[in-house]
Amino acid sequence: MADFPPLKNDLIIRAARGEQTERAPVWIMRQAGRYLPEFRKVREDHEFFEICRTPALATEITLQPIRRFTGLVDASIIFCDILVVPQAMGMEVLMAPGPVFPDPLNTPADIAKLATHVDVQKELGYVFEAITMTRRGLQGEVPLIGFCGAPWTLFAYMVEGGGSKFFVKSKTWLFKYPEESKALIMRIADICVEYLIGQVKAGAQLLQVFDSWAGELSPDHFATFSLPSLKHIAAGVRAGLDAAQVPQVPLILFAKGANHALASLAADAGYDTLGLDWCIEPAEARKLVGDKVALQGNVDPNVLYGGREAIEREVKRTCASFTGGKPTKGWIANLGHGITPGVDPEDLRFFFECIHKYSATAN
Ligand code: 1CP
Repeated sequence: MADFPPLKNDLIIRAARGEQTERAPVWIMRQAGRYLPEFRKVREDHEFFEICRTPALATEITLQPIRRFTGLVDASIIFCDILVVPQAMGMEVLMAPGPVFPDPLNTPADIAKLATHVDVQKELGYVFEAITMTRRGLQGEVPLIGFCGAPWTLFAYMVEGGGSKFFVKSKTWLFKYPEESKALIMRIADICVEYLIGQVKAGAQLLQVFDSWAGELSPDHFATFSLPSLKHIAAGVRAGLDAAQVPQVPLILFAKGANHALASLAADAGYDTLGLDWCIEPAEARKLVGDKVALQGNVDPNVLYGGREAIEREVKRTCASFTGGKPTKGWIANLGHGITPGVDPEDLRFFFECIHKYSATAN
């Protein structure tokens, strides 16, 4: 592994491991993105996936929110997309402006169109290069998070051919072709394992798995189709890092909409931290998971449109619910999903300031 500048702010790493911290570390899902004018400027001249594939551009964009919010944001996340994994498996994906797969998997016969063997280093080496370059660029200011999409979420995109409202095609697969669906989901999981291990070797200091469409599944379907692949990823990454004698990093799982599964995920899914959407009270989530995991989240992203008074009120309430009046422990502050393009970056700055203020008062 490369030699990197020493880390100056390890708040998020300590919180992800369940430790007490002076205040809650904070970062925002999609913090490098369309709400930032400096991001839109780079996008004027470059295609979305061109940026992902060009380490210097991916590094520049990853660093944009860190520069703008110096001292306020406690982690960076590598600029990329979850859909680079289906691309690595041989599928074409366009961004127009949302993701589009011109040739989706309509029936199990289409699985034959996927690459039989995926050389992760060859197909996704550009992400590893971007991670190494970003680690250097960060100069130890904050840790760098690597990520991938969860196999069920990626499967849904590969079958639907893009985003979806009713998930008709992917649900049809689960009901009509359950064995083929499970096999494909586990095949995606194997690639995720290798991809995440490569990200840590390249310099990622935490990893997050995004199961953005977990909430589209019934509890039974989540347990049958998604959970086994999520466990496979956590166990596979940990075993792979041990085998390569690379130190372990905290693993975060964000299974959006799967709050019904919080207790079982905490018990034995293998993740250090569980991300919460805004549809559960933090105190209730803490009761469900006990002390087994750290929690991340969970302010409704739309509060950032509600003005300063609403932002302060919501942050204060959320802090109280996470800490229960005790010292802040095992909590990473975040929104309950990604920040959206219309937000004024100065309102996000105020959100960060409120988190700093109210998560420290309990100490
Ligand atoms: O025009 C543009 O610039 C495209 C907008 C955009 C951006 C900024 C897309 C298209 N992806 C991204 C970056 C991205 N995607 C990051 C960067 C790091 C950061 O957080 O700052 C990350 C972590 C993702 C992950 C991602 N992509 C997820 C999981 C997180 C989530 O929000 O649930 C998902 C579901 C995607 C698919 C995707 N890519 C882009 C869009 C607009 C979408 C969602 C489309 C849909 O609703 O189906």
